[in-house]
Amino acid sequence: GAASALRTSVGGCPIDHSRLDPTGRPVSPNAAAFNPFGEAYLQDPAGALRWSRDEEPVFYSPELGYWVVTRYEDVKAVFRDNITFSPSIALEKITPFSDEANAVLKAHGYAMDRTLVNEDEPAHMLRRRALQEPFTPEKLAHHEAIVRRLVREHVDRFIDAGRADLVSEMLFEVPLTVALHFLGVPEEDMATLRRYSVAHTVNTWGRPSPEEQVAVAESVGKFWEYSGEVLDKMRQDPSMPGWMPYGIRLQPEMPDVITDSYLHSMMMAGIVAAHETTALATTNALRLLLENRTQWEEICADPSLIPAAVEECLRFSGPIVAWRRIATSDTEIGGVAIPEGAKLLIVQASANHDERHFDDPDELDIRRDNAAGHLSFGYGSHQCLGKHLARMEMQVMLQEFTTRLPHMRLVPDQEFTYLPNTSFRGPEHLWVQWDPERNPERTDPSILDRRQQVRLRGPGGRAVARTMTVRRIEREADEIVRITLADPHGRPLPKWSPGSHVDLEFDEFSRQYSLCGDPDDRSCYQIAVRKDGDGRGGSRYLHERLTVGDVLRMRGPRNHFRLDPDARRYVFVAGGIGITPIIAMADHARRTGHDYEIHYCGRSTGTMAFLDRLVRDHGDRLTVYRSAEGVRLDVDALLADPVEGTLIYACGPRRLLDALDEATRHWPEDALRMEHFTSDVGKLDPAQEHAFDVQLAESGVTVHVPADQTVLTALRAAGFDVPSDCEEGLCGTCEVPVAEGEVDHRDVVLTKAERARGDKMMTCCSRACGKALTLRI
Ligand code: FMN
Repeated sequence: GAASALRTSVGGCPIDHSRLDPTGRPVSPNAAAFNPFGEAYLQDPAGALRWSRDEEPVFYSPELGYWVVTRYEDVKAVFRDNITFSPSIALEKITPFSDEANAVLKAHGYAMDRTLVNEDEPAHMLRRRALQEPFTPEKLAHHEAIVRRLVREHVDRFIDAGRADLVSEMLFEVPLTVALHFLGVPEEDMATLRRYSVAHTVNTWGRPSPEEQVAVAESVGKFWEYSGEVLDKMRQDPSMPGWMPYGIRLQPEMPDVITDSYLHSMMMAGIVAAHETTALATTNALRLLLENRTQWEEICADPSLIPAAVEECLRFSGPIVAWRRIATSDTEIGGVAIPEGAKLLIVQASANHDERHFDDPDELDIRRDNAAGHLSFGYGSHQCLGKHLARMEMQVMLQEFTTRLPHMRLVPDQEFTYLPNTSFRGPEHLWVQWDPERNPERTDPSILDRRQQVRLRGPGGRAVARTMTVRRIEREADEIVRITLADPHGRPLPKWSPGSHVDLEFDEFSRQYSLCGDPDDRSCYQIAVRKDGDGRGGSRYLHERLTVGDVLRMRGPRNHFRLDPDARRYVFVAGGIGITPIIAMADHARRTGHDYEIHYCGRSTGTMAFLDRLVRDHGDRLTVYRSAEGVRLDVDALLADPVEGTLIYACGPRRLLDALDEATRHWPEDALRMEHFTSDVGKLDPAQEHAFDVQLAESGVTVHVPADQTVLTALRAAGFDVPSDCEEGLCGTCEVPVAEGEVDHRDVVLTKAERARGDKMMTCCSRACGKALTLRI
């Protein structure tokens, strides 16, 4: 491979250059062994890179000649900055072809050039804006009926057979037909188009041998010619429906933006992009859900879970596992120096299994709170244009399968094979079997008339709630109860990370409570609730009305108060009931052997939760301050000298947190991490506010926010479904990504650095500083 070629080229030089990266640092053995065309990566790309996420999250692969990026935050940061990290190499051949193969491509006039996916600014945004209209949810709505009809027809063909390879029977053909329809391309010989698509994947992301290269070049060349012919035919009558004729019609208005080369390249890339991804995604999703039978049965019983299941499957096993960028200047990623011209392989499959972002990442959980934060559609200004179409197709296919074939199972002991390449992943076959006698429609044909809804804007909050039973209610301290919650069927609950909270739903409202038990105990969750006599009634309800055996709806766990595992030392500060997330963090620090200390402030022994447990488990790490005894924490003295590598985690009353904020002004930015239980966002005072506009970049809509409305209210009024919980800027549920404009942040969730970055906002309380904001929704 490339490594040995490099070794021979340096001849007699005593240094093994294949073991140095381009900046002259030695390459680790794991990095040298990394092979994205090998079985381990193909079968489980996230697992094959676990060592990297843990030990070397950015590494140079001599085999590939690329830098590989594997952690969630780093992959997202690369996607976010498309100027420093240019997408121009996204469609370049990852394996250079032989002269002979290149000659074949040339003979076919092959000239694939810029499409949206590999284009730099400012050309890219101009084109994307000009061409995105047909992708808005409104414009896509009418495709749903076509998708459903196609799915039905295909399922009809094999529903009585009892056995099928879903890939060859429908999972390729349905998305391909939809793609052609969307593009406005006449339906052609499907088998040929599928062969062309596979050739395109191998041409761009594979490692074909010199002999294979010639065959691949032949198919790709024909695909190119075919795309040109379709385009020529379309030009004769561009009044037809579809995205390509739409582009042709726009061409006279903007000839510099929509060029001939663009149309030809896009025709070919579009046919692939629009179907192969959806086909692979659906295949992966069905396999995963059938392997996690309980969750399959849950979505069969409650189809409203399907949108959430789709997101979790896209996270767990997305169709695009890695993408490419090139550094346009010397820069750094996650602290690693990256030279100008460095090629990057950013591995979304690895990012989507990064435990620094997703708790218990290798567990499928269709109710995972932050599943929709996956990077399978990319992120930032190049995010998948067709994601709404993909979501819709996946949801319709799952709706039809769960309705008509809920009893199907994977054929046991089948081996799943994958096309060797860095980026497109899904099993080549998916064999399922079932007993046709038990097809539900045989006894109840009316199931086919059931109307099912598709959700294009991500799963809603209520849809992912779990039902929980109250197992125990115990007194923890004066006015504080400890409540133990469990799954009603005794099923294991998701693992969680310290700092997580859950949302308990009451009739009309919900309340957040931090988890304070053992994160590894999957049989139950523990919360501790302080009764707020003057509050809004949530805590009073839990104290006075809740009884053992009651059933509650719960969302989460969700974590906006994460422990940074790379800190050298933690200082934990808790005031009153703020001990709940802190005790879980302290337990964790002890288990992982971190250096830490706990400062716990309260009124008196009787009012302080978990004192015995803290004394028992944390002994001399713990200092207790009881105000009734006149002992108070002196935060200025405690934090007088900043210590490199020390992080302060604090939770408690506003006064304590404000004092800590004040006392750490001379500390490094973000050394203080806080969680607030209450806020004083209060009621919106229209006299103090100004109106502004929010532009929705992906939907192409502008929403006006009057002085007396929140962004959340205005978005909902315009038909956009943004989930929310506390609506006080505390819980982080209503976060949306921001593309442009200065945000007047009023929440207490975002850290200073996150505010400064300005790429997200809480819509329940934050507003625009100026006249307009652009959001990525
Ligand atoms: N209150 C508690 O008593 N215990 C907790 O562990 C707790 N954790 C919270 C975590 C978060 C992230 C937030 C935003 C709030 C938390 N609260 C906690 C406060 C409660 O959500 C709620 O505001 C409080 O019980 C008062 O509700 P009430 O006014 O309806 O009585």
